[in-house]
Amino acid sequence: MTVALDPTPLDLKDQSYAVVRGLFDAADIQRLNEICERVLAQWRQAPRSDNPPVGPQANYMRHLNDPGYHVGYPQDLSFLLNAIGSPQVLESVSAALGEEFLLALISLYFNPTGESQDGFWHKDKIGDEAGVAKIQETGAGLQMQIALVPTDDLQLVPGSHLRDYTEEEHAICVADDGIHNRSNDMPGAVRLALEPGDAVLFTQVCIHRGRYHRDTPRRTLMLSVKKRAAAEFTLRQRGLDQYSDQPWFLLPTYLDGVTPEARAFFEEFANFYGARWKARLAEVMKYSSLLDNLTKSGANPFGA
Ligand SMILES: O=C(O)CCC(=O)C(=O)O
Repeated sequence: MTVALDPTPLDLKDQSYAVVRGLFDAADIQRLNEICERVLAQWRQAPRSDNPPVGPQANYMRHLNDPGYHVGYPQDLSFLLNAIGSPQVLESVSAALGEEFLLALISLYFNPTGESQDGFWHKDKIGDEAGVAKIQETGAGLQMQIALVPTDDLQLVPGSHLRDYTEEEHAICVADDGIHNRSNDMPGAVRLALEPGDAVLFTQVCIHRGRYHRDTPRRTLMLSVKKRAAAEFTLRQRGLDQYSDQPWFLLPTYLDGVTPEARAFFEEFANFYGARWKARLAEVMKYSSLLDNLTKSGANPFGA
C-alpha cells in the first residue's frame, strides 16, 4: 500500500505547498482561537481599516496585530506575536523559502455570515516582485495558514507556480473576463485538510482559492511573509502599501512580553520599514499643526 505523505517545507519549491502537522498544541490553539474571535467581533463593530469592508460577505480581515484591537488585552497581543514569531513557525518558513524573509502581514480567514460562495481561482498578482528572488522556485514569499478549527477550505494546484496557465486552467481562471473562475472542475487541484494546530504553507503564485460557506465554520490564522529581496524591490518601486503600513511597531511598548526570538523577527520588520513610517508621521504632524494654527487664527483652510 502506498501511503501519501504530506509535502514538507523543502518540497514547496516543486509542489507549491507544504504541510506541517501539529505546529501548535491544543492549548495554544484554543488561546489563539479565543483571541481571534474577540478581534473578529471588534473588527465587525469597529474595523480599523476599510479594506476589506465589513459585511455579510466578508471572509477575511487584515492586521490582527494592530494594537487598537488589543486595548485592555496586552497579553493577547503578546501571545499572538509570540505564536507568529515562534521558532517552529520561522523554521518552517525558512526551510520552505531557503532565503532571507520578512514579516508581511497577519490575517484571519473566516466563514461569511451571508451567502455561501466557492472562491475564485487565481494566482496572486504580485507583478515584477515575482522575479527578484534569488531562488525563483520558492517564489517571492509565502502564506502560512494555521488552522484554529478543522478546515478543508483551501484548494490549490501543485506545481502551478512553476509555469504559465495551461489551456484548461486559462479557460477557468482568465477567459471570458473570469466568469468561469469559481468552477469546481479545476484539473489537478488538491484540497488541504487541516486539523487545529496544523499549518499549510503555499506560494502566492500557484493557482489557489478558498471556500466560503456560511455553515462551514472557518477560523484560519494566516501569516504572510516576503523575501527580503522582494520587500526591497517593492518598497523602492511603490513605497509603503496597505500591508507594510504598520506604524504601530514604532510604539515603545509594542513588543512588551514578546520572546527574544520573536522580537528579533519583528524588529527586523520594524527596522526595514521604520524610516518610511516616521516620514509619514512627520507629514501628518506638519499638516495637523498647520490645521491647528489655521483653526486658532479663525482662517478658512480652504479659502483663497
Ligand atoms: O484561503 C483562502 O481563503 C484564500 C487565500 C488567498 O486567496 C490568498 O492568500 O491569496
